[in-house]
Amino acid sequence: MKIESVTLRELHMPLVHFFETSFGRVYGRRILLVSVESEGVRGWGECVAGEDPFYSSEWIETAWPTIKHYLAPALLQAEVHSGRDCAALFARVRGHRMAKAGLENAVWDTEAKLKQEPLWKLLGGSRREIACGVSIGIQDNPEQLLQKIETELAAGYRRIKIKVKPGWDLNVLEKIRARWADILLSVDANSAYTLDQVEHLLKFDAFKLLMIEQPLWDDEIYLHARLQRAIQTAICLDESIHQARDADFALEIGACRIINIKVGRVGGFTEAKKVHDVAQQHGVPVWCGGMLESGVGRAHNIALSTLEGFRLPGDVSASKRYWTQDIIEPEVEVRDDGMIAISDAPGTGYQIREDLVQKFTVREETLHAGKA
Ligand code: OSB
Ligand code: MG
Repeated sequence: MKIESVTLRELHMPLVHFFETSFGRVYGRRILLVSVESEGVRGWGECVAGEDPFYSSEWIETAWPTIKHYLAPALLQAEVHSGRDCAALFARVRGHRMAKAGLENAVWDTEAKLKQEPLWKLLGGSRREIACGVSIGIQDNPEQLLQKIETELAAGYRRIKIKVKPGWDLNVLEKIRARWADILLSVDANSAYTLDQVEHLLKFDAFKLLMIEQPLWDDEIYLHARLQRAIQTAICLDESIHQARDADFALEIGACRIINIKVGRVGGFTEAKKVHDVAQQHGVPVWCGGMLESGVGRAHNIALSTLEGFRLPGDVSASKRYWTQDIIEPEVEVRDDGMIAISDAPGTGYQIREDLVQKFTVREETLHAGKA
């Protein structure tokens, strides 16, 4: 497979509803799409870096030049046989995992299309349907949050996750549990707490949570093990897990009992599969995280979620929760039993709406083999 060109596009897409975490609120997304061309086929990837370097140090303005000046030239000069070859090609560049993932996943997508095989099969998946949960951001007031939870439960979602931070945690959990005593419920702190707050964090145990996601520092694993020894609620790591080695270390020292896998955060499908395999070896469940993706990244998250170890509902939910018009066809739809059916079509089973991609694009650049 010779990659003939790489195209970068930035799209501006307004969100249906703002999304707020412990690090801030966004009203829309700057989506970075990466597509590659090979033998008449175009494969797509999405770089999930944010508008700001808040969730991680990467953001769209680091990802674009990193792909343009380093990753795309490396790919355009090489002969690749599969998406699996990309990680080694990109290894010389340190970090920048979201940038790498955007490009690597576009190559996997191309490979699946060229082989006329579903991407989920190429990745080694087996599930024919996947379970969906929702991630609900911090709202203006608790009533608005309860309203949102009610809507998502009525839509069939199988797990509710709320964002928490000091001042928006135990008080809202009390209201949620008073209304729904038994729903599958989890919280995501995005590193909003420190170990000085252990007494406060122990109070989360009263709410029978499925997990508490990334309570402490984004760059810290060892201190999560200390917290996990003290707290009954299972800790799930998100931000701290960048690669399979991190997952192995975290599980060996007991820093968490669940892992959130985001394909962008770990640098692409190849590393995501490795993190999955490490968790399987430790007998620990994983689930697929989300980064407010457009349909391109969403379709890839669905394919990844078919791997056997994805035993908990992911943050993979319907297109219409985010976008008035998603850029894929069909849009991602969730059945009223909270499941997404997996397509048997080659590639992701979702087509790119090039008309809408064009409509939302604010900048575009194509790099060609030989001129790189
Ligand atoms: O921590 O999982 C997170 C969104 C942006 C950055 C970080 C996170 C999230 C989400 C959203 O929780 C999940 C989704 O795509 O719905
Ligand atoms: Mg998270």
